[in-house]
Amino acid sequence: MQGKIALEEHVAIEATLNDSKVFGTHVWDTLGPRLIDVQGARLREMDQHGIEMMILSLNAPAVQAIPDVKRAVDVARQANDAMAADVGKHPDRFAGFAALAMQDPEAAAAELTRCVKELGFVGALINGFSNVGSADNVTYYDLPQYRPFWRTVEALDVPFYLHPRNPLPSWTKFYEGHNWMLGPNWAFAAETALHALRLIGSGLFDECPNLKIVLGHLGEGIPVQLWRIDGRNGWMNAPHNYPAKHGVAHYFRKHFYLTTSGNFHTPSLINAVTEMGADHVMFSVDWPFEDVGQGCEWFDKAEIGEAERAKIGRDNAVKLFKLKI
Ligand code: GRE
Ligand code: ZN
Repeated sequence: MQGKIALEEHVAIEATLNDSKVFGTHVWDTLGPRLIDVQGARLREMDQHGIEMMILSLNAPAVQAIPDVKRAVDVARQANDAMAADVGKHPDRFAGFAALAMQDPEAAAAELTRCVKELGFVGALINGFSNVGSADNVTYYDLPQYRPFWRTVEALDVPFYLHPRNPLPSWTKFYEGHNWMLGPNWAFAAETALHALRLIGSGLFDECPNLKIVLGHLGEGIPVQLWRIDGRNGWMNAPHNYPAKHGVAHYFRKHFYLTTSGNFHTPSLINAVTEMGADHVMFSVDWPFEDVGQGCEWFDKAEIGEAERAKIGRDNAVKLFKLKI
């Protein structure tokens, strides 16, 4: 398919590049340069495989893992300015997601506003919880101090991409001795799904009925659990005891959009479309951690209808991010 749009596609600046190294030390001589590159190999591979546009975002965990609030604010701003310069060279091929220092909700709202209104960014991509004040702090965004931030996101009418990061070792004794489960194999999805469910249960979407959240990796495992999460046990039928007004599936189908980043598996795609509807699923690769050729060849031939392919590959993203292409 020509004209695809991909939206979990990462870049790095000098201050954040090394955050990705632990995930690919054995291939760092190619992975590192591919994270930094925007206008070279990236554009060539996009051309080769029918990707018209990438929405760029910073690598992980980057800003979220900087405990010093002032430094986090500075690095976010630096990254956004660098991204705006790159997007400006090819505005027909690239758009931007803001990096935000969620350590300071007010500064994050102000930076998102600047990015959308002055730099033309189309949303934010945030790498999970933030370390506020100390490297051992874990702060999730369902907490009350984030409500004004979420109201700003809603007022700007831009989607918020909740991207994975690893849980902290001090919080996750249960992975001890089983490090293979960390990162993209398992822990990224478990951590991100937990955060998404916290947002849902907190009643955030009752307060912000037009909020739109994007999850990668075909929904971080939530779609296959959706029935069970609300079903509980048939005999006991205990209702959710949480502030939100409705069941989890209600909010998930209404407020969440899923991408195919790093999950090029047709049965999982079909399940995601069945649960969410074809309007809530979008193509993505996960540059540079995944291969553009592999992702595109899989998606272009996946056994779905052509009307669905057009929506998932392009049209949903054009509409959701109001892209001018
Ligand atoms: C990602 O951004 O999704 C990612 C990483 C590191 C390793 C694998 C991966 O940041 O998918
Ligand atoms: Zn990613």
